Amino acid sequence: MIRKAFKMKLYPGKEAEYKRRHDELWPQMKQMIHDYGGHDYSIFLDPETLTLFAVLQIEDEERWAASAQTEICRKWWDSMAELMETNPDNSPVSVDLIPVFYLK
Ligand code: RM4
Repeated sequence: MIRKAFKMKLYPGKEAEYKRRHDELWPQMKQMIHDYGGHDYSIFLDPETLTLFAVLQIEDEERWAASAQTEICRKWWDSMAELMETNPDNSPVSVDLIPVFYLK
């Protein structure tokens, strides 16, 4: 397993709606994430900067990258674009974070 972390950016005033939508994450998204090797997936919000910090375990970089091309991921991203900063294709603006410490 590979531990992966990245940050995204929420629009002001969208905190509650962002959490609500994740509390009600589409079953097809859950299935896709697991099918593409994603596990133990958390997202944390910094309320001061509205930065979202995602951390998860993935089985394989290439397989995880391929999840972005699934229809359900694109539908989800399209639905979330009103809440967060996105690229022209509605994928979240996302910056990979650098691992600097880990203690099991
Ligand atoms: C996030 C973002 C990520 C997705 C998770 C489930 O808001 O859209 O790409 O993997 O939700």
